[in-house]
Amino acid sequence: MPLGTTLDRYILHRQNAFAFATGELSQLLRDIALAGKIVHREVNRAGLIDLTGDMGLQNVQGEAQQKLDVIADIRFRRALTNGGEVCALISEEEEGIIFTGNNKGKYVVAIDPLDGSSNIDVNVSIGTIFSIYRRVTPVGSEPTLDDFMQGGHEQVAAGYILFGSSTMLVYTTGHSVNGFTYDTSVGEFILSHPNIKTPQNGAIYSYNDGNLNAYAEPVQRYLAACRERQYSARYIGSLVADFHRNLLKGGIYLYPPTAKNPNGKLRLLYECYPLAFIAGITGCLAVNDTEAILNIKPTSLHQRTPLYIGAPAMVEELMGYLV
Ligand code: AHM
Ligand code: MG
Repeated sequence: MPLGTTLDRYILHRQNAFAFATGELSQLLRDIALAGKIVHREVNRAGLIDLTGDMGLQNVQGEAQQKLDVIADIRFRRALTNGGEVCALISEEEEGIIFTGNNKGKYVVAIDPLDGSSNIDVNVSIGTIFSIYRRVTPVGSEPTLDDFMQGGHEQVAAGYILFGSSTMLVYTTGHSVNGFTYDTSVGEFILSHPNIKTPQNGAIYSYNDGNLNAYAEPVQRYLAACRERQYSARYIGSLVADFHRNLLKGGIYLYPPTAKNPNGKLRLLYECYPLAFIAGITGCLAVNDTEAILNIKPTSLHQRTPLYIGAPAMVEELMGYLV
């Protein structure tokens, strides 16, 4: 599809490429995009929320003003419930499974509605991360934990929305990874980054230096080698933004384990799996200390894992240090 194609047209084109496609996944992706546009609006007026708060701490719908991550959670939940294709979702913002009531829906979604909590209130890039599975429980029945515990290889689609200097939706249904930039003047996501591939090698490394002394010695030695070569250190502290930059430019992102947090910080189901799914298709590698992220067996909704993700040559070199 040519550059400048709208997301809706692109989704339709992909759907038509498959004789048996029913359009349900297409509708789900459109629902996510719609919620993304609404969250874009909320993110962009975030600095003004306190001003409108003067009018009684309520918005036009009469809802109390809330923090952006809660607003994003509500928006995505609403869009996925109203769309009808999703029978249940899990969110970083909620402990348990969220049932939409659409037991006829064939899909479940794992989502971090607004990731990068330390950046949300200070006007720095943040993002949404999502992962989609076809349910394994019978259509019409109540969804269960099994629908979410399928493992990373079973994702049928995954993506992220980066609220950065522009807003961008990047997603895949398993064939290619494509990026759509939001054009606010027409209210559409426009194909701007078709078939994204990452460089084989890179010279950017991204990690929280404040934790350096708590990392295992091999990770410290790898990072020392990066510094020795005068690679660029870049760390926003928003996974989506750090991953996206490294994906396009070539780099590695690390969130290693520490003695205090032996599983690191990041969540497997709605942070690491979706980015690892995208990573694989773009040529990146995504691993923890012992295995590929997509091979990790899920055991609980909010489980954590260390994450090393980025240009294949860089991740392979790090793995050489870890063995
Ligand atoms: P969050 O889900 O609470 O927002 O935390 C996830 C974020 C990632 O976006 C980011 O890469 C990481 O936490 C930063 O953590 P730290 O501040 O420990 O470096
Ligand atoms: Mg998060």
